[in-house]
Amino acid sequence: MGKKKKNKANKVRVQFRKNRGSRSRQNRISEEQLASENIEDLASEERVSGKGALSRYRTVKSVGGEDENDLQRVVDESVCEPARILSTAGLNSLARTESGRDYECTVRQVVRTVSRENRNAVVTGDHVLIQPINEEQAVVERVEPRYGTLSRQSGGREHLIVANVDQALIVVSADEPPLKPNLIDRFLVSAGKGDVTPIVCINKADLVDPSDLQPIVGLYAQLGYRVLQCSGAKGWGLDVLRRILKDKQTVLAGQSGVGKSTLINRVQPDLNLETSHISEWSSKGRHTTRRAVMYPLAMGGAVVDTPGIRQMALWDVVQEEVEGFFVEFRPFVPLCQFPDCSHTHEEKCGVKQAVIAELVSHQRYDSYLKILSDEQFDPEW
Ligand SMILES: Nc1nc2c(ncn2[C@@H]2O[C@H](COP(=O)(O)OP(=O)(O)OP(=O)(O)O)[C@@H](O)[C@H]2O)c(=O)[nH]1
Ligand SMILES: [Mg+2]
Ligand SMILES: [Zn+2]
Repeated sequence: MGKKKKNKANKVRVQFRKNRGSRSRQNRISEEQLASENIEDLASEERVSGKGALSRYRTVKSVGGEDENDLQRVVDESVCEPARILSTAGLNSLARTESGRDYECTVRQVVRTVSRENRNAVVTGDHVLIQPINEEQAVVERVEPRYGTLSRQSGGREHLIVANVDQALIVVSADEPPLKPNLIDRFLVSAGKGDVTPIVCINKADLVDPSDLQPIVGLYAQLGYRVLQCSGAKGWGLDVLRRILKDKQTVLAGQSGVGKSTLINRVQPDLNLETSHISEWSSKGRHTTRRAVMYPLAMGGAVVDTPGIRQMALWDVVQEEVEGFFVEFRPFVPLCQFPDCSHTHEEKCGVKQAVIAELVSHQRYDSYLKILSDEQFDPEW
């Protein structure tokens, strides 16, 4: 696992900052939230109270800066155990201690306050300190600083999908649902922002002629990304997939119905994850996997299965930052007339000229524009 600690606090964001939308939206439940993994959030309630026993260390001392990742509570570590969050449902979560014991947890109110964003108070993959109340229940007392995160924007706020992973397997399908390169590009930016190594995984290779995939495989491989072609149905590419997953912490992310759970089942059949019986990708709003769950792998490492997403809006997009994740733009940026060229409307733009000369892919440039203009990915199947 990488040990890098992110410090986002001092980032200066000057232009193209998106999602300045009104705060009032945050309290409303968007359609998207209802349709996706947050259903459980709405239904959940706190069941473990754990009051009393913990009141002896009421004082909350925080160190660090503004950023929620830097806020560290000082807690009585002698009564706590380190654990990993395997899944969350609203403010409840399932944590596994280092000795392999599972606890149903609630989150100490003050942890939620400190994190400012209740929905992100505790996320799948978090390293936490918990205080057991009994054999089965515990309270999350502290969330350790996060690294390797994957997040997106949901309902005008950052929605952290997972924390503390090394790599993200961006799963798309060759067909059913049709392959959307735009979505790959969004995930690549999201992974880059979260300091997670992206791997492009094209599943359902059995549904198309192998030569059909060559242009897209070539494009991403040329950009320096690892690209894997596989078929969960036929069992193709699984040896490579196993090698990629072994001893690593990996999140599988992508649209609903692309075969994420199917692939995990192939890697470790005893997990027996629920997958859709038929190709349900065409019926909007269906998600077989309902929440992000971490599964330790018998061969070493762990995977996080996530619910398919219908929209991949990026959180906190800044133009200069996005440009940085389009690595192929780099040689042409010095050719732009203005040093702060956004490569959108400017006349003398090296990047745009490179697109015209086909030195940069039209499709990638199109993704870049869409990300900047905040155009949501909304597959019309
Ligand atoms: N033809 C073909 N079908 C596949 C392949 N992999 C998965 N499927 C089918 O695709 C459908 C969706 O698979 P899932 O594994 O449930 O997809 P998912 O990505 O986990 O979907 P969500 O949990 O909704 O996000 C199922 O009917 C699978 O049998 C493949 O390689 N080829
Ligand atoms: Mg699934
Ligand atoms: Zn330019």
